[in-house]
Amino acid sequence: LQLITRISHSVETNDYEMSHTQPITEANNTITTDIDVATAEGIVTLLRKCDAEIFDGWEGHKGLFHKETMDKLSKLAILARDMLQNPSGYSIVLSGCGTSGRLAFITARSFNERLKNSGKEPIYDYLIAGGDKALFTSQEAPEDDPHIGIKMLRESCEGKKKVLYIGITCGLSAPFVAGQLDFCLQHLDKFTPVLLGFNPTYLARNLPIEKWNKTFLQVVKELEAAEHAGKGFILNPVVGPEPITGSSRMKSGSATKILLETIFTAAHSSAFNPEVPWDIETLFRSYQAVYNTVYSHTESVGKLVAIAGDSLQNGGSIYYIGYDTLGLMGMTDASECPPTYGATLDDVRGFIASGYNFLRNKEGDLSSNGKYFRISINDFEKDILPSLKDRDLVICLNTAKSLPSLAGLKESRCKRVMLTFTELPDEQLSKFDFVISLCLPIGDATLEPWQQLHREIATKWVLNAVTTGAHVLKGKVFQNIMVDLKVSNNKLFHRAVGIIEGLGKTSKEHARMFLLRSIYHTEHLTPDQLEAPIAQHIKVASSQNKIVPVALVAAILNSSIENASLLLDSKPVIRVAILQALHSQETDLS
Ligand code: F1P
Repeated sequence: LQLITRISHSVETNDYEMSHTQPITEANNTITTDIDVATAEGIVTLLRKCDAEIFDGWEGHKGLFHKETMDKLSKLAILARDMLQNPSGYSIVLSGCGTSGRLAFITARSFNERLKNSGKEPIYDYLIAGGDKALFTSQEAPEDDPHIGIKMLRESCEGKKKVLYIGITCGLSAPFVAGQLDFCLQHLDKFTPVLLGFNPTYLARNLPIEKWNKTFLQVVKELEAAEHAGKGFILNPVVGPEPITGSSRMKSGSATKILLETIFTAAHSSAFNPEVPWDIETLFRSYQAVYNTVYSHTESVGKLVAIAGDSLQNGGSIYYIGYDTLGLMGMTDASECPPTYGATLDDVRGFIASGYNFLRNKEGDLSSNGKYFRISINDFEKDILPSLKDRDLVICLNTAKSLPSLAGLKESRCKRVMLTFTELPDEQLSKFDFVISLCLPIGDATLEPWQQLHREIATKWVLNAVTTGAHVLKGKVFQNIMVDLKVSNNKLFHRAVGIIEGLGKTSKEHARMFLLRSIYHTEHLTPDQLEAPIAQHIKVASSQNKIVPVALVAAILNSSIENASLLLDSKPVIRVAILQALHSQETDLS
């Protein structure tokens, strides 16, 4: 029977393989094609349907609840448990780029805190491309460098006997992670490499990596061989395409958090409370129950999305104030808005408790890097609160029963919203214009100590809806495509070409030319520009705005870059500009 199942699975896979070459994490989700014309509540309803695929699976692919996924998680939990019971010389390293790196940090921090609070040695470590600065601002260039990845991993594991390494890259694509996996594969006596991502392995990136001799797919193939020999793991359940195409901070990010926490919750329970039974499925179900609770508040979350949309459309900002680890969700959510939506660093910002003291990040206080690195609630009170306007929105994220006073917030003219997980007294609630109160199910009593993790993912779902919805309402999305993304790394360069190719109905080669002409502001590319490596294009593109919309409008109209820029200047809402371009193209054709 097993053999038959295996054969039929491989037939399905081959069929799919033959007809699909696009990674699932980069595909359009048909559920959200009309998200750009939905109401605020409609947007949340669509996100609810999309997020359901995290648990329900997608198009018959192996998902979270597949036996293979759950078996691998159990094995990893046992490996981690053994390290926790005998930690000397052992390390668990979580690594990634962008949101994946931030989740690596958050998970390592969370489980180290648990160890420290019970007098045990912390054994978790995190690596993020671009270092700690990337925890709040996107630093995407180092994501493309496998050598930087290797160097960071080597340094963090010096002197360790055994390392469980988990490299997270939702798209199975980041060169930073590819380098680290390759390094682990060459030192299997010391490292157990794990790849965590959300595409089938045959859809791993097979494009050359600059200044390196392997593609991501080649590394995956070597890891597959190691996995067969019992020396590594590939954890790649499919959770379906993202609601906003390619926005892996959303479903893939949530699934990353669920998978990592499930492994380590199980590991901690079995290491320190062996009498308490745990199983992967129960842990997954507990997250699904949180999902159900969050989206049973679709109407309230929709209201919040509408308020946030109003703020952004009127030139206001959104500020998250997190009194505890919920603030980490706020900071992570805010940090992704510039690369995803071409937002400014002022559009959405996150502040957290006592800032770096609370964060306990490896590089310590980074506030000397400028105002965007001032992250404590005190900083918010000094830098932001006195000049808040009525178009600004402050969202307080709260777990505790009583809320520390935020001097001056009540008197401020801004809109004030509270997302809370506890019953608060009326006098506290009266400070807010709108309150969303989520009462999460505890379920099995053994899950109670892990409730904060549930509050975090609930917060992530709500805040992802807020920023996605607000940017959709601001017209930053066409259909479900983030047309104003920043071209700040290799993956995003190729994504931009794909967007221009698809919406501009042109060839890949032409799409690439329009993109380069937009990056270099020219109608005629020089031989140097044409031959420059992608890293060079990214360097020039990173600091500029509206590169992709300009290239796209030029491609649709087959016009000059100058004319496309003029059209975008006259129609600042990008969706409207694209619609107009498409409309005039149709009129020309008829
Ligand atoms: C890493 C990442 C994303 C970010 C952006 C650029 O992706 O930084 O977190 O949203 O799309 O890439 P991955 O390696 O996890 O696929």
